[in-house]
Amino acid sequence: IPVVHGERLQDVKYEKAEGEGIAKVTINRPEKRNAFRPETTEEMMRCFSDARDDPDIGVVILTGEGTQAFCSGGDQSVRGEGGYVGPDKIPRLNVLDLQVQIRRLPKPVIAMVAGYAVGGGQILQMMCDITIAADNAVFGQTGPKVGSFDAGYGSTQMVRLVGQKKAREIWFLARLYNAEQALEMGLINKVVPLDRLEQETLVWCREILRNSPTALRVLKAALNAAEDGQAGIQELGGNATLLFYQTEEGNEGRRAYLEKRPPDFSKFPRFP
Ligand code: 1HA
Repeated sequence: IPVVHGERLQDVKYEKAEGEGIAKVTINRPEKRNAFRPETTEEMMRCFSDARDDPDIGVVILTGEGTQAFCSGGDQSVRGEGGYVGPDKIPRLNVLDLQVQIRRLPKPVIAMVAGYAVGGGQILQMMCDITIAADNAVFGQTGPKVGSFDAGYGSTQMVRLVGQKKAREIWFLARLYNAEQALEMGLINKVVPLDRLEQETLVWCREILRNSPTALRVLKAALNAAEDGQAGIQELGGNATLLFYQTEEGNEGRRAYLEKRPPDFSKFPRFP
């Protein structure tokens, strides 16, 4: 039984490749085409939180169990008025919190897609930094058919990836697209035969893991920044603080405060 922070996981599998720097979050509801219910997204958030905190992890893979689906979006059988309902009976749209968490995770997140990535599942794929798809992958939105829509990142991020015309087509017609079409429109990064999906994803992970974690971290924040407004600047700005805390100059201020003396910043250069 997979465990995160001592708690059992029911809807999700969480694995770490020992010594590799890779964590894998797998939505494990294949009988429902990996549709998510509130418990699923809550468990996924616990896994991503663990991957974020673990200094040995440098890349996270998000995938779905089996070869038929990455994720088919919200579980329509537990949809109530106001959201998706779990054991606590509270209607939730907590996948939106998961979207933000993936966006803000200071490590690359790679979607590994076999089969359907539709509805909220396709949005999750878009939130990931990179998407590797199998040749059986199918992408699209069903919201307008089943009475739903994602007017947040599900719309704004789609526009950025595929452009205005295509985004309107995807949402207004609710058609499904194959992997080649998804690649051509900029939704994904690479298509490979199904039996090479994991292998190819690991190649991308290992190539990323060879690079500077700080460079990757600041770049992710930078690529988010303009699109995410004040929240994006906050993310980028947090990296400046993180780096400043590692300098002599930053530490002179802290030391002076604790030693109850005025800080001496005179020896630090004023760069042009
Ligand atoms: O838009 C949002 C949100 C917006 C804002 C804030 C939060 C949001 C949260 C969620 C969402 C959404 O995701 S809305 C969109 C919800 N998803 C869908 O409408 C997709 C529904 N599923 C399908 O269209 C198809 O199942 C499929 C294209 C993914 C696969 O088709 P396939 O291979 O023919 O399989 P199928 O027989 O349809 O499905 C297998 C089983 O899985 C079926 O159950 P069974 O009849 O065997 O008992 C099917 O009902 C179940 N299943 C599949 N997807 C879902 C599902 N059950 C519940 N919810 C699903 N999403």
